[in-house]
Amino acid sequence: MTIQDVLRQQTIELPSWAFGNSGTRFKVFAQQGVPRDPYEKIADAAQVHRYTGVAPRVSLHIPWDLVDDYDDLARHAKEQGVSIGAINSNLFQDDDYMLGSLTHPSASVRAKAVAHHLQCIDVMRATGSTDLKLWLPDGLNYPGQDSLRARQDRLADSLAEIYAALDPNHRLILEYKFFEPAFYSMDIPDWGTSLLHCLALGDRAFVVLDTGHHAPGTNIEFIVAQLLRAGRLGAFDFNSRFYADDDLMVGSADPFQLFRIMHEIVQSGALAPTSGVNFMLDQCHNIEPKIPGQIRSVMNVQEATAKALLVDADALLEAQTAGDVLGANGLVMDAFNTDVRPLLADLRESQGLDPDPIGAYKASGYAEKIVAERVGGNQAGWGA
Ligand code: LRH
Ligand code: MN
Ligand code: MN
Repeated sequence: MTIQDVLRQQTIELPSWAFGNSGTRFKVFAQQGVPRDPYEKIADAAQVHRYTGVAPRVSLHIPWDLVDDYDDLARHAKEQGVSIGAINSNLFQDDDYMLGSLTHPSASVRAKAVAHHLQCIDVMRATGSTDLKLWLPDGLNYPGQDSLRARQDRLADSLAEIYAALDPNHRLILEYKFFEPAFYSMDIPDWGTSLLHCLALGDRAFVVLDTGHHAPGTNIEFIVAQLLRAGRLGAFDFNSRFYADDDLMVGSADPFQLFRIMHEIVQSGALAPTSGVNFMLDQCHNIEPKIPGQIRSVMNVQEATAKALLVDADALLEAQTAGDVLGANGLVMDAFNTDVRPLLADLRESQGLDPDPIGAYKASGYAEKIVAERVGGNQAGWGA
């Protein structure tokens, strides 16, 4: 297979919440023309697919994307040329969860959090989604506030209940985050904790790696390699960060890190559609326009992937085996320093797409149309 063939197969999943208004805890800037409901979020995501050709799925977040009829929403997605991807549960915006959700000391709060996932599984059935994605805000702010160990036991029990409710074609994908909203100790702070719970659950439980969820300086590609070895890398939440969970456009803060991640993916053969790795974005576009922000992000992932595919694997193995430190590093750097934009432009043209997706989107008039049509767009993500 040529590099182009591999790139043609790669798909990137878009988050519905990237299209709604978002901000920091200081201010949400309302943009004109943002979607007023999940139908319009899907329509906007379909624009990203239309101009990139590689973003055919949209993740939903429940209850941000609450609708009466999910069969109808799935039909709408299909009409727009996309499908529904992962269903994200939400355990972080309910007063009952102040001291935890799946780990809460009270059995009735835990039962409520488990029941929310049963609702999400129903959404999966209606929409044809196969991934139930959990991220837990649970944790402690103060030593002694609760038992670290008992919370792990409660978490294991709650997760087992949810896992048992899945259909055979469903996967549970479990995200970790080292801090925020809890500051002393998160209940799933790292990939090791997520992996231990996945291993206990069964072979349809996988780890989600959000690139913004590590301590500064963490070697993320090492985690990627380790999870791939264990066969438990279920998905990425791609974004960029300078400081914490910044949720900036992937590849904007540190394109070299993204390339190193994709190098591990390529080396392990995990680009194949059958690898089980779902390449998702988890981003907010607080100050830039959202649809072009998503297009740019998809292009950044494609560029990092193309560069990773350019690494001469045979020569690299030879240099590594010979202990040729500079030679091996040179091969990787040569690939990273190659301008792959002409290659990707050719690829797009071969697929009948415009070589310049952002330019084509801008010329389409869609942005002006939604500003005129949509008045009073929602804060469709944070704070909704
Ligand atoms: C938590 C997180 C998680 C949520 C999303 C909105 O920080 O990364 O994936 O679902 O943000
Ligand atoms: Mn995430
Ligand atoms: Mn996050």
